[in-house]
Amino acid sequence: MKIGIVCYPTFGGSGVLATELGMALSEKGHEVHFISYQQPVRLHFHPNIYYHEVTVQNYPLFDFPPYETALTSTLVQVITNHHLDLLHVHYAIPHASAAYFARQILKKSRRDVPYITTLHGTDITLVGRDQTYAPVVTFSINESDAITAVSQNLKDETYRHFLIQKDIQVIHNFVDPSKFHQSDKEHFKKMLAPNGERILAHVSNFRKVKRVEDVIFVFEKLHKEIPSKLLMIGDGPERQNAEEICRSLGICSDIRFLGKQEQMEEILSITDLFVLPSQYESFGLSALEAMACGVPVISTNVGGLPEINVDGITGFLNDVGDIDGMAKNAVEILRTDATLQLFKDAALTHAKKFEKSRIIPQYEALYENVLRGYHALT
Ligand code: GMT
Repeated sequence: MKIGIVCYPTFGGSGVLATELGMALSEKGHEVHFISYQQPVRLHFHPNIYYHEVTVQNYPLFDFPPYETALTSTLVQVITNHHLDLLHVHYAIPHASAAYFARQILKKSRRDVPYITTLHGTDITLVGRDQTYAPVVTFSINESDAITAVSQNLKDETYRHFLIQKDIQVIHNFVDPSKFHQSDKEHFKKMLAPNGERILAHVSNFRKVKRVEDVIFVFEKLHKEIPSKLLMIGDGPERQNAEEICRSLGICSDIRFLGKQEQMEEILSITDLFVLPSQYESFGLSALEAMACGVPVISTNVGGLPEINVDGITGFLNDVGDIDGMAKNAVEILRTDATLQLFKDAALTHAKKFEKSRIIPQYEALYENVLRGYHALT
């Protein structure tokens, strides 16, 4: 198949998932065309992969350069010139409406293709619900030839907040075990934790919804009981505030802010516990990647997190903001090597349920179904 993938190119989970999906499809022989405003961060060269950059022409009149129009035009050109079979857009805003518009334009010349929308999270639960976007989001989701959500929770949330008249298929996010697995990085661990301290990690885009300050507060409590180090990976609006809190608590020497990192699998290989105290998480791809490296997870019990983190088995689930509970559970996991090993093994075993070999065929089957239905109608 010739598949167009539209996504955000940044470190955010939806872009990462779309990129991993496109690369996996290309390895299976499909021709994959990425369309975005920048090369996606995890995208590697493969003979079956093409990348088309959306460039937005600026003009003195434009206080807000029209990205969606530029994206739609690029879609029309790529579909036409490369004879794509279908479009798969990740994150509804503005990708689903651009896909809809491109399809309408191409209908005139009978070159239109179906589009599939994958809902990822805040496109539904936060930004998309806002009345500034909601009518367009609802319309373009309903017009999609198929809709998928990355968790059962996100599917339920979508029906709760939008008037969706179509079926939404749950296709969970996946992890590539050839990349995310336990590997021996003892030398690296020794550099960061020279006295055998436990290593905790948090990865996010440091937005409010991630409750980054809770990571620091949980660590402060744990650190009083167990010698430990914390790695804060990623960047975003809450980073400065988090660094201030570390300074005011006087624990800066045991916390490292590493910024955005591409080799997450190396950092996860030396991590003992992953902390994700989000206000909401439709899935929590970063937690799954940690689990695939044998790292247990302390997370909140919101959104799709209970679909991947099994309470008391692969880690623990706590209420949002329950710092004491999260710290207590972190201590329980980390207190002895034997307990830690039990949680590590369980995290790894559970992550296998989300390996890419199980999930990619679900997308391929969906594509085939959509194409059959579309061509039967046209
Ligand atoms: O919705 C967002 O915050 C953006 C999105 C992204 O691009 O990072 O994240 C969402 O999609 C990820 C991939 O499906 C999920 O793993 C994240 O849980 C989800 N984030 C939220 O729901 C907050």
